[in-house]
Amino acid sequence: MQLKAYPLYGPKLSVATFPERPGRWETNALGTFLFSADAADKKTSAPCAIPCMRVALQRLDGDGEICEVWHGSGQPTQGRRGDLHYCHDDEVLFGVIALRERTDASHTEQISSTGAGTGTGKTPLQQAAESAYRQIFSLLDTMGYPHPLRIWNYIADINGHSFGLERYRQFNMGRQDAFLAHERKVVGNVPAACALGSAHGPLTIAFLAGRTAPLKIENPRQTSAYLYPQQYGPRSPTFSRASLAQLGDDRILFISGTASVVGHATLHPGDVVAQTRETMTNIRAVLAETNRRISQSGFDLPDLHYRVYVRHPADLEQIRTELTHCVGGTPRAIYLQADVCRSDLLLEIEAAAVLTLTSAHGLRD
Ligand code: 3EB
Repeated sequence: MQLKAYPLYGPKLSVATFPERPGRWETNALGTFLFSADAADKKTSAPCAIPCMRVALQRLDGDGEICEVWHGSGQPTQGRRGDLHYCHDDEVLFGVIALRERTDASHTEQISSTGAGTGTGKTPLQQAAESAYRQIFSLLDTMGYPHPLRIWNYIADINGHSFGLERYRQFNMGRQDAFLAHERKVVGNVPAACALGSAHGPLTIAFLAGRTAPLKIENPRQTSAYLYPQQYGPRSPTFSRASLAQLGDDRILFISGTASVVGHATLHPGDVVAQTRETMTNIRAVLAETNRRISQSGFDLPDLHYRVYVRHPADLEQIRTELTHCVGGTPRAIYLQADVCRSDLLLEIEAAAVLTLTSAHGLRD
């Protein structure tokens, strides 16, 4: 079995990325991500016993598929509930949901400017997002893993417009409605996440959740996304810039999708190198803020495992060169073609790292 790279190991939770699905990957595996141009259509030969998130995103730094496997630390138990497939050990739960949008023509009116759909006026994507998140929250509450550590959202045609509103903004409305319906906060204590555009396929969401709340981290250079003004849509996106989960002696940092946004504005439209540099400055700022909160200089750019979403495949080399320069060596990174949730953003980078505690450190507010 050839490991391409990038195992992120902690005793409690680890992830490894493979160019193809490896032979012996199932021990303690909680779930997998499969990315390839045709991943959403694939009926794999052996149906996955554990949750598998298949998203139609083309890998740019090699042929074939990328498979990422998340491992827990104990005997996993898997189950299904409604449209969800989940798997958990004693400490973490991984789940996947894929929901098609309704295709009937009964929802043709425009979204009103207040954001409340008129009449029946929830769009099919808004309904799918709300339903997916309601199912997720009800599973997490029932199973006793009420705290999302990280959520990944993939939306077909994310920048497309229908019903008078960009599809990403429709998604934001449905997502936020589900948070409100489950009496969850939509400001402040919200999950780390990303939202990317896939070539096609259903709304697909994967999530990791735990029994205790992770620390939520914001970026001092950026307006918190949950406070974005109305110009970015009737409802703000519900995510935090990073979360730091503690599992045993592991501290796992999940940095949300990060882009060339400062304050709330997109910087450097049309300039992919400057956007990459600005994105890395944002990631550096999130790391600094994380280290400040844990009172130690624990996390550094070379420790991170990066997933880089590239809008235009032709930009790959420029992005890779700039990322390598910022990290100061070849980063552990995978590159995927995806659309980003503002049409002027050319890339988005997410990252994760594990720090195993050697001594107790306090947390700061
Ligand atoms: C941004 O900074 C870029 O809607 O869940 C990044 C991470 C972005 C998560 C989400 C969106 C989301 O606004 C976009």
